[in-house]
Amino acid sequence: MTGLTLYVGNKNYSSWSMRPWLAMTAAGIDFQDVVIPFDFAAGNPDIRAISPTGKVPLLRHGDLLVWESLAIIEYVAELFPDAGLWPADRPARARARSYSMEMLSGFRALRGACPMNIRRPKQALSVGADVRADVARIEQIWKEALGRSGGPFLFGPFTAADAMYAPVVNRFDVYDLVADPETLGYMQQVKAHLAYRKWEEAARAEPWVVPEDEV
Ligand SMILES: N[C@@H](CCC(=O)N[C@@H](CS)C(=O)NCC(=O)O)C(=O)O
Repeated sequence: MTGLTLYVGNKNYSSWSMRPWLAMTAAGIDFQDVVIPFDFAAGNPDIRAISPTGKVPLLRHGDLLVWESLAIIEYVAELFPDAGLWPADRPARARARSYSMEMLSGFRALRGACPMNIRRPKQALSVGADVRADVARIEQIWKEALGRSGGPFLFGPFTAADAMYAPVVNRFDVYDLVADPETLGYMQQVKAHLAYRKWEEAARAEPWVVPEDEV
């Protein structure tokens, strides 16, 4: 027992929750998974009661609370240095962190226009130039990383960098935003990963519908 509890939002919609959940699950780290659904217009009071930011994901380890998806991943990577959350090679690790940070702080147009929605039937969405620019930059990142590593994931084996971009895989897919074979091939690899499939299965079983995230 690791004593780790990860609080997450609705698996259908909570892209930030998905990231540490996938990174930890793919790395084989044991943790308790607690879903706190946000289906209230003004946010969920249950989340505000436990989380300093009023947001999920949130990791509890004994008395310690860790929030922000990437901070959670970093904490867990320190706890389990041999679990392969980050690439072993230092320059690769630096690039993986740069890409991950770019995800955390950027791509606002894509995130705003195309909310993660695991259950959404695939249907093309007409998007603006700002979203297209985000899509192009992400495809460039994926190509660069896959070109260096040879795949199947951004740094060879599945790492936290793939987990950080996994919600984008869903967005590219369900809003039909990309056509490049290499991009589609990488998306297939991520969607076929056992951790992704487990998250997807749980998302499909959820009863909650959040109208604001149904685009
Ligand atoms: N930068 C934060 C973002 C966290 C976040 O925005 N979480 C959303 C769910 S995906 C949330 O808790 N929303 C509930 C609310 O805002 O009331 C992270 O990386 O963890």
